[in-house]
Amino acid sequence: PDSGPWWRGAVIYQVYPRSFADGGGDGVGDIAGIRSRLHYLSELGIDAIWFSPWYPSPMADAGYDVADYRDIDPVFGTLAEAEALIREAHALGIRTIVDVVPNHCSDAHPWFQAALAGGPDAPERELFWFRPGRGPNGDQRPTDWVGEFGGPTWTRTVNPDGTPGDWYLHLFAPEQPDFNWDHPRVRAEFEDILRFWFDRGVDGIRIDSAGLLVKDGTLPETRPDRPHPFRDLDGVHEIYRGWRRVADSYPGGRALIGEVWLPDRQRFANYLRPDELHAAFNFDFLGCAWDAAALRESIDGTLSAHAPVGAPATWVLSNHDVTRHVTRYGRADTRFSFAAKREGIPTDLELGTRRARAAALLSLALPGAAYVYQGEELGLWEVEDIPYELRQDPMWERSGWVDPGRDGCRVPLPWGGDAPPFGFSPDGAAAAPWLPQPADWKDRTVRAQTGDPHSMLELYRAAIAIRRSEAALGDGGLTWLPGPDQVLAFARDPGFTCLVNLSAAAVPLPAHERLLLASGPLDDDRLPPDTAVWLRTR
Ligand code: TEU
Repeated sequence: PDSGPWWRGAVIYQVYPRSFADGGGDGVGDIAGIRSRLHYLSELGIDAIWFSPWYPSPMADAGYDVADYRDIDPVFGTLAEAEALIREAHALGIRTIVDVVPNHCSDAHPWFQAALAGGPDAPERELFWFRPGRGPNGDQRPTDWVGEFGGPTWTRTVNPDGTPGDWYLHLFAPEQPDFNWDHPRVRAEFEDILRFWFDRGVDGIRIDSAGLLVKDGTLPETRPDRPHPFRDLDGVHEIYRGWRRVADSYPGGRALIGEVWLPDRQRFANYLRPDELHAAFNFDFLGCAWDAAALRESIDGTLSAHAPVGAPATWVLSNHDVTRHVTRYGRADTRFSFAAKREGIPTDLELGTRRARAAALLSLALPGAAYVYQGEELGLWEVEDIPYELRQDPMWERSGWVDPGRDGCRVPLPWGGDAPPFGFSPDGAAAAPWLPQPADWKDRTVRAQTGDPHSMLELYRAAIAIRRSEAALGDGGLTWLPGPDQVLAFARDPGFTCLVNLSAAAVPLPAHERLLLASGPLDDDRLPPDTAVWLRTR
């Protein structure tokens, strides 16, 4: 149904290019692989694809360390191939979203290289946060801030003459120096980068770490008014008002989607004011326990924060940064942090899969846009036994938390066959997939699931197909229906009901309603635990 701008009710699929499909046979996913699998995404029925970074990068943080915002890393292909991919997606009716990383670049970015090479007086230093150290020899960090991966946020430079120099700020890894967004050249550069990709036909951008760009230049250790001197400062909104003007200057507009990790829903909604971003990821929902009261609170809190600014809500269950939800929901502790892993809390994958199926029907029935992270439609779980010597995510080694990091949700997709690489790479590929795939994914390949009515893949296909044809789904509002405790029941107009049973017992299904889709087998006219249904009431 056509209800306003496409992004308000879209199903958006996140492609993590390293792990989607490998066309070249080097064990790393690439654009050729994505192009060869576009028909799969078209059959899945999604509206848009968001591509995680594919730019030239030393890959210190899997491409979230960008050395050139206007090109493609050779490991993924060429700019011409990216343009062809965008055209081919459009020909299938699929929109495209690229990932823009404005908080920081790679230490290999030419501006940062010039800042280092030019010494203390290099004008490029103004584009970053270079500061002298504290203490008589300047050998203490300018602040004691703790970074997003844990660990210090400052690294000391060496002057061209070999003497110890100033320090630079990096909220993430040392290979990711933070830009100084107070500098007009940084602002102009990014508006130009936006135009570069919009001119190539992309329909939107995903904005990495969108709340972190502006820093308190007085470098206090803490701020009484804000959670942190680099988190969610008011000045960030002016940047997005400028970006909105750029997006709106294109016919039909282009979508700005922010990655805003912010527990305060009111502050979160500020990013979604009518002259700022169109949407932002709902990590509140992602972080929610498998509990009806908690989910309902999250859904209500989300919808009521979005309503005053008129922005659509989004529903996210997984992404490339968090433990896959089949695994999270299979635990007594559903936290997406890695604490559960460290503490060795046992996982019941069968339970997690059942709940993930119900969660799919829940998230696809809620008002707004739904995100699907590649592999969630296959029911993939977090791979937790990757040997440490094969792990690539910088988070685990730098955190000082002995954290296994985020590799477990980034394992290459299984497409078909009985053994790794499961069709991820072409036959006879020179290298194995960049992370090892579990042997027991043979039942979760695309080929194994296609045509199996009980598979996760066919559930997603069916749900997305219904969503496309149902005027009630996508953008809009919901009405809660009375029901037993631990059952989520809501209606979408016209005549659509979603029920999710989070209790330990089966509950009666309403009579006189037509079953559209169930996430699992029903118990006669009762809805079993950890099961969801979609019903049509008229
Ligand atoms: O993540 C931003 C972010 O806030 C992460 O630190 C997040 O808190 C963490 O990964 C949760 O486990 C974005 C990208 O999504 C992530 O992949 C990058 O590493 C990060 O920015 C730096 O660009």
